[in-house]
Amino acid sequence: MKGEILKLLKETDGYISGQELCERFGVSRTAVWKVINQLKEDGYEIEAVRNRGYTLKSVSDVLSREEILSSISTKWAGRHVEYLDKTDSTNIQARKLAESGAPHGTLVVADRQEGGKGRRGRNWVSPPGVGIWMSLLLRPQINSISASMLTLIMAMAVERGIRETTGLECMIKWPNDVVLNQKKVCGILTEMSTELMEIQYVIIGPGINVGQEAFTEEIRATATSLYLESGVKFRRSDIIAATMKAFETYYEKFAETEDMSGLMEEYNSRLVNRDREVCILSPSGEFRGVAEGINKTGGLEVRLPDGSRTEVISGEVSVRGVYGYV
Ligand code: BT5
Repeated sequence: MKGEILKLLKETDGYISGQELCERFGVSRTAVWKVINQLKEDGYEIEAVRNRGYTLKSVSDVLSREEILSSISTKWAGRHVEYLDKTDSTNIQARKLAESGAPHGTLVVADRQEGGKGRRGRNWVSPPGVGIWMSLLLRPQINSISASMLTLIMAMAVERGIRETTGLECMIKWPNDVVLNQKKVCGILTEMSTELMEIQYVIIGPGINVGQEAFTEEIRATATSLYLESGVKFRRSDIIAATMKAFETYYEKFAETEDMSGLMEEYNSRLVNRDREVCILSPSGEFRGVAEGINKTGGLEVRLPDGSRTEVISGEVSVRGVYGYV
């Protein structure tokens, strides 16, 4: 009921009477009053006026299951939410839920991660109150080879989610980063479970830096947050909701062809590496070339110094700018 009352308050311009809430939920005035008080304790500024009812004055950056559910307006992406104040890694928690049968579209969100994971055993710094640490569980009926494209789709969704809620224009750094002013504002970790090439589930975990005012020495040179680039503190639930909405739209487009053919033009228009000289670090060695954009299977097309072209497939590779991170 708390989530539903919150949603109603958000959707109502002006006041909603206590009587109306009682009737809608079939509960007493005291029960409504208790929920309103809980919401106030959570950080919502709710005004109660005699003979008129309740109104939501301002909403601070509250993160909770109710807040996320009352913001999300998708068909399936993020319709089941597991919220944790603290966890090891949302990817680990999403995997546990997947193993116990959680449905396609389940979203795990944490305020803080104590063992946030990057790729290949690297660490993801995930302090409380300032970031979006989340993992989306999918059960796609696609070939496991196509799964890496889901990372690209999440990067597009994060870029659009940020743009639509904040007006900030990010770029995508292939394959798994979103950058703002040449610095990393989001990293994505995709993990999956397969059986004989068939996907059991995929977990796509983006980490978005929203409100950090500073970063540690180690990552200061390459990391940034939406706050550091704009001076504005944004509400995380708005960004989560817009990202889920965008993800659902892009995913459905992807599912029509099971490749990036309907999305690659938009992806490439947001690709920070495009037409730039890049350094590819792969297990088989290091080489340079000019990144031309992704192809329909999500590989990065690179023109080599001798004029020939090669396709770089995501996975074990890192792409760096020749003079630095981008
Ligand atoms: C990534 O790995 O960029 C994937 C990060 C995914 C994090 C999310 S949070 C929700 C979900 N649950 C998890 O446990 N993980 C996902 P990679 O490309 O390997 O980059 C990792 C590197 O980024 C580190 O080695 C640091 O140099 C740097 N880094 C760590 N924390 C950062 C942060 N908060 N912002 C920017 N850079 C960071």
